[in-house]
Amino acid sequence: MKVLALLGVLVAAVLADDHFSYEGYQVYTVIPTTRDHAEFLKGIQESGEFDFWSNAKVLGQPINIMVKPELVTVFSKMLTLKNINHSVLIENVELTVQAERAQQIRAPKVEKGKISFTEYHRYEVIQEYLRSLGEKYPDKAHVSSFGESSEGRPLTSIQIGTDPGKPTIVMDAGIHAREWIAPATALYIIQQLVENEEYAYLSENINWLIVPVLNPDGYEYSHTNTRMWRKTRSRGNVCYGVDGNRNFGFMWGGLGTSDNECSEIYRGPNAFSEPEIAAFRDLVLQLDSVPLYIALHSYGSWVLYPWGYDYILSDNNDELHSLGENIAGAIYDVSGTRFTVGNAAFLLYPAAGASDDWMKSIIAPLSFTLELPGGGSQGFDLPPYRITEVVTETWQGILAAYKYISDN
Ligand code: 0X9
Ligand code: ZN
Repeated sequence: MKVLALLGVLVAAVLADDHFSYEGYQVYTVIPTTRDHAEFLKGIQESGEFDFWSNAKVLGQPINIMVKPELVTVFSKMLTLKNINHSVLIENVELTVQAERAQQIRAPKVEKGKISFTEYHRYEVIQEYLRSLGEKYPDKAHVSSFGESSEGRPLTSIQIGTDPGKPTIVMDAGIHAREWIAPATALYIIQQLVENEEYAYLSENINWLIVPVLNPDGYEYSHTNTRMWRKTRSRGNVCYGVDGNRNFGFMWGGLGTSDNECSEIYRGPNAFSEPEIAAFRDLVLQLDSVPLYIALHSYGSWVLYPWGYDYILSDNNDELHSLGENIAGAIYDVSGTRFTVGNAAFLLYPAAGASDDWMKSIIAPLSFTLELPGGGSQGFDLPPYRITEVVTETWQGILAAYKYISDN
């Protein structure tokens, strides 16, 4: 018995190692039902002290908020006082994070240059896979470095279909570090487009430009240090990191952004301050025609479209909505997973300086943010055994979007 206990302590120590500890962090599910409740939560969010894992515009819908140990008591008291319905969703985030780490460690390792969908891969493994695709399929795929992150990591894109005269579908993932299922999905899409002969036709009349990890510094940091890291890793005066999805130069600095360096939605000192975001801008500006843009995020099972900077519908709202429904419908048909489709500001919240709005304003008339499903304990920790299910159902949504583009 003693040996077993000792073993338990050792395993916990190995799993904890250098990582930031979420011991005592709790996630609450909160259900605002009045405007007063919603206003109160808005204030809480603006304080920058709480990490909103999810959000919703509609009263009566649950919101998940991660709370630091030192604020747990006061947070729960405030909600009771305000009469806001709340319950604990995750008792101790550290246990969730450790459970995920243990699954990652157990996953079978991949050979150099290969990829798998049974674990979340480190950036180097992803880079090796892309490199090997470029070497193996030189007529089909061009892999290039289009810049460097703040910490000096190469930013890598893959172009599938190499006729420069054709329009290009653009996708990116991993602008938010902790949303691990997004890069995994981008990699699955890349694999299908490049390696699956059945889908060779998808890049005959159109090119695809995909950046599977747009924020590699944050992505790595969320693996090696702080699992719930969201932002880039640029150095500020007091805090690290900018929310890449508030850093684009369209309506930069507007609603749903913060000038507080330590906030999760810090917009940066100026538009395109982040080397990753500026490099992505320059990459896109080399293209002539982008009929479709999709940003992969998690979580929430939403298909969101512009405008997201304010409560304003765009000129082609109907088309965006019907294509969004096509994507959601294709996913539902294959797996039964329900995505909710709608304008980003009305459905979720206004957030200015995001990639979807910038792409729409500059080049992509059909522009989307796909929030992939959450999991595990209802958060960013979609367990590795569920990766395959999410990436394959999302692929059906991508096929539906391609069909629409090629038919129109
Ligand atoms: O807030 C975001 O950046 C996105 N949600 S996430 O939970 N992945 O952080 C939503 C962005 C939607 N688009 C706009 N508001 N423009
Ligand atoms: Zn995101």
